[in-house]
Amino acid sequence: MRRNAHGNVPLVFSDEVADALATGKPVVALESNVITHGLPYPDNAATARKVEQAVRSGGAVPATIGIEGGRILIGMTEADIERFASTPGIPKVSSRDMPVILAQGGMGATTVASSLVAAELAHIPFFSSAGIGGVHRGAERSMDISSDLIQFTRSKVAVVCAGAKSILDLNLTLEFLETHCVPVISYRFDDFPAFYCLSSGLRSPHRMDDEALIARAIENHWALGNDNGILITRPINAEDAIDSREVDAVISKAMVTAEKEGVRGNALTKYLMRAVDKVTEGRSAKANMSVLISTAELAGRIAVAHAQLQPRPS
Ligand code: PSU
Ligand code: MN
Repeated sequence: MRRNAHGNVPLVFSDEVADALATGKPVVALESNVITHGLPYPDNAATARKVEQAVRSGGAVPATIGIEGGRILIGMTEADIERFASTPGIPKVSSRDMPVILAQGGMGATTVASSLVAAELAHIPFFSSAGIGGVHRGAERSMDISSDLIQFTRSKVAVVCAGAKSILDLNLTLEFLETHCVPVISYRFDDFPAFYCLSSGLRSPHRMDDEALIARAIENHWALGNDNGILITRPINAEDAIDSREVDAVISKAMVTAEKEGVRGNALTKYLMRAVDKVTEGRSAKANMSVLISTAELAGRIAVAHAQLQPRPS
């Protein structure tokens, strides 16, 4: 077991990830909340393996993050994935929950935010998740803004995703990222995507079509002295996309019932996602798998392009 240099939070590296980091191979970190709170067992274990495989097909090594026994797992073995997927009641752990769950010694499923904390401690500059958290609709009253966004302003990690679900206010989410100097680049697409919908209806601040150039932009961001994140989005494959009008109608209704039922705080994201899944049935399951895989695969390719960057001529 290796410990990070500037603290005593123990990081436990899988052999594969330890070897990749020691030999300079590209690594992509992945969250585990999607395993424990996304799908029922055993579909969740199969999905986690497929997402890891997608990172590999992009040419990088996957490092699924989790918390167990007071330690942070950096890279899961097959047995780890199986345990996280099949153990009921593993709590969702975001950045603010990490110190407590580590002290208590139980298992914890990391969100985007807490996975970024772990990735940075482990010196992994790439992370992939299909959907990030953001500013919730009605946040002007509820103040519900995902810690994922706050963590982008703190962790020097590039995040590849399919944007965020339109359960959120995507306009305010983009505003937040602009205010906090987090670059957003859309890969081979003009708009900011909305997870299982191709477009959020909002233009992305930037579009880039080439992995090597994206890798250069990431490096430039950090060379300019920024020590925060950078977001790269890839829309769902068109054939798996769901119509945004259909999704919007379901969300509007679910927002009303959530308020009536008193669903709030960190339970709201899952509640709204379930509502959409129920109405769109098999299609959202297919769309989910599609974005999980396409974002992980692109993250792998960009991590490879980043590892191959030539030093800048001086
Ligand atoms: N959005 C999705 N799928 C998810 C999540 C968000 O489309 O699984 C999960 C991720 O783990 C994300 C977290 O980091 O929800 C954000 O939760 P909250 O909004 O409570 O910060
Ligand atoms: Mn929240």
